[in-house]
Amino acid sequence: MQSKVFELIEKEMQRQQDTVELIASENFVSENVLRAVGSCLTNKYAEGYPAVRESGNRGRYYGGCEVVNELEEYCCTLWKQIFRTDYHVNVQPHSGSSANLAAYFSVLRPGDTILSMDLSNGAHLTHGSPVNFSGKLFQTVFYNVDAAGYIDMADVRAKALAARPKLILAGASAYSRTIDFAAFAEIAKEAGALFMVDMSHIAGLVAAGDHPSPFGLADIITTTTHKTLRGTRGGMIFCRPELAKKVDSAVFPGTQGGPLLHVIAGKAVTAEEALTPEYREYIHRVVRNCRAMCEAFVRMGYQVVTGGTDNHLFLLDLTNTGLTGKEVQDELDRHGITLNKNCIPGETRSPKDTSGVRIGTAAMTTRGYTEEDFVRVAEKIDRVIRQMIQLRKKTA
Ligand code: DSN
Repeated sequence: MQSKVFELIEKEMQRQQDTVELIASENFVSENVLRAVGSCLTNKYAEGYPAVRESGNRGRYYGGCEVVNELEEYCCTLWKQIFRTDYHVNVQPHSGSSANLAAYFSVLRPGDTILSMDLSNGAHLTHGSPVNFSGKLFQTVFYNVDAAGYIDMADVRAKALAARPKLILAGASAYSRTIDFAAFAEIAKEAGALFMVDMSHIAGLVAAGDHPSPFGLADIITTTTHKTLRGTRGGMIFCRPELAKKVDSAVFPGTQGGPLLHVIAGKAVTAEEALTPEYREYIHRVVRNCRAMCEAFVRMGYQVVTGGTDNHLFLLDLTNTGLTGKEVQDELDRHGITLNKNCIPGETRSPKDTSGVRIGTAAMTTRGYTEEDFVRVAEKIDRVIRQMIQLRKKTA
């Protein structure tokens, strides 16, 4: 049968191959991940959990689950190995947002207070934004970054002690510096709050030892599996063993029905790959490449939020250029370079325009780009931006 869908998939494949992919949350998965996600496991329903579960949640609501039980247990075992942890893990969340929703529901009631980072400072929508379920269901207090763009731990502590939140959240979608999980844990203890980490962006760095680990410090840890972890799209929740039953119940039946077994298979293949020395080396290269590219922008006179990066991404502050993030994103699209507009700390423009762009190196490092390649891409972006500025002057 002729299907328009496969034509479109072919077109998208071509687009992905022909462009330089700098979106910090994207990556390219292996053939094995694609095989697992496209497998017959998509046919299977398995509401519930494999029979033996430390959380006490046991049993499936369907027959024929013997193979998928083994698969889900195998997947959980691998992820615990990767993060060298005895935390409980739930691999069923369909996405990072679903993982955060279930994580909140496991320990919070509507109306409880969360202390998290402000969206324009680099947080995620599900960290309490008023337009998201998290901001509608919970009271949110936000901490900020300081004038240099670093998380202001004095602000975190002052707000924690003033607001006495039920939960303090660390983690971000657009923050280029190391997050001091130990300092957050200390503040949470002092304020009598639970401590949750959303490590979606940096999970690969945590796995490879390129970012301090939140395990042993946080009560609950959520992540996606597709950013620096380079796997299938999806989410996971880790928690201290004593919270296992609450977390499992919050995922199913609390916020989801049947797990996506083909995606869990993809997560297991992702985990097998993340356990290899090659993967650790890949992450080290992602970080080195990011630093090299970021330093190239600084040398060319660009303003970079915090002046640099410790991880896989950085933010260019375009304020001095007079251009918006959207204009730069659109023009770079026309030159085959894909990135996303992004708010910067103290943002004055709308999130639809923004004063910055976010740049990440995880995807093109998978494609084999070296530090020199990333510097060349930085120079190309600079040429495009300078042309845009000249054109603006001429037409002004
Ligand atoms: N929207 C994702 C990102 O681009 O960082 C986070 O979920």
